[in-house]
Amino acid sequence: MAEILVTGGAGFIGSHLVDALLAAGHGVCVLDNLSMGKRSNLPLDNPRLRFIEGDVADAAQVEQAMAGCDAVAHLAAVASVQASVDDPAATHQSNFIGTLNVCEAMRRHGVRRVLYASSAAIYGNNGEGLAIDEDTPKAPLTPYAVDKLASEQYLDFYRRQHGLEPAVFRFFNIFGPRQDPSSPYSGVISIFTQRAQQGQPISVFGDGEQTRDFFYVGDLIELLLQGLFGEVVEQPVNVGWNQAVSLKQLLAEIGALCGGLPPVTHLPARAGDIRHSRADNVRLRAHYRLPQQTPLREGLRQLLGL
Ligand code: NAD
Ligand code: UD2
Repeated sequence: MAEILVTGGAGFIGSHLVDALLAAGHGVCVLDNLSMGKRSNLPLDNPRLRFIEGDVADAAQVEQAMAGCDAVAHLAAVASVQASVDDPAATHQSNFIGTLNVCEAMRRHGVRRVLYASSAAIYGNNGEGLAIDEDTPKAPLTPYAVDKLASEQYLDFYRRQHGLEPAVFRFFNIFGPRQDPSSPYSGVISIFTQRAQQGQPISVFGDGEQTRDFFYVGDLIELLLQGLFGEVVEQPVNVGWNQAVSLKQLLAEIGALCGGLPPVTHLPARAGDIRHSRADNVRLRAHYRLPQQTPLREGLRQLLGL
């Protein structure tokens, strides 16, 4: 059994990974500053879980967390794109310096395998409307995307120079339980389901015909475990199903599960909003065993606690 450091392990995706690692018998160290994550997302009474409330931007804390670990899942980041636009200097500390600190601590401790949570945001509007493959020219349009792309490139430098084994995943739209709906820039599914359950009005930005490639968090975790323990895959891989679901279809599914919808208002489309985002997943299928897809309705059912 291995000891895995999960940065950002108290957050949405990280806490599901922690649960899966513990269930498989591994030991886990979580480093999270609780800026978005919650203690209640973690099984703190599990003796194989070590929780450090700390910051990836603090090299000494990363160093301390790395001690005794065999591999790293580096998920800690300020996940809100808007926060990076509002305060690039602050988010750069978490989203880029954090990655560098993880790489340096790994080098010093002789840890090689690192899973990295990158984002479709690095493609910007390039490939819009097509299935976006990994070779699509990069167009990071926000500090968040710049830091994700730079982190990928640093990980590749450490791979070439110091023998690190990065498994880089470019997530498209992940959804599921524990995704925080509290900001207007939170994932659309977390917002719509919460509002439907609370009977509060739903705002659709634009005509609702825009599409996304939604991926259930439970399916993602199966891939992340392969990234941590499977064969080395040197190239970054997109994580999506190559399936387009419109917001209108999404609302119909939520309405069917909730026995109706609260009032739905259409507001102007968000500036810079991508109309259609869909992942080409040829590389993912070539290198990873894809889980059986959790259908959107089943994922929504889990999220709604039905
Ligand atoms: P999240 O906000 O729930 O998780 C991020 C976690 O990192 C939180 O627990 C937060 O407290 C922690 N954190 C933030 N800054 C930190 C710091 N400086 N030091 C220590 N901990 C810190 O978001 P999530 O959706 O679970 O995202 C996980 C990762 O996946 C992030 O790197 C995010 O950028 C990436 N990602 C997510 C999506 C998605 O659809 N959810 C899409 C693309 C990429
Ligand atoms: C996702 C990521 C973002 C970045 C981007 C790159 C999330 C939460 N965001 O943004 O971090 O990686 O992809 O392409 O994963 N919408 C509404 N009403 C609402 C909220 C959203 O209509 O209340 C619309 C929104 O305008 C967009 C769609 O829903 O058209 C999806 O929005 P999102 O914020 O969930 O995700 P996205 O793809 O814009």
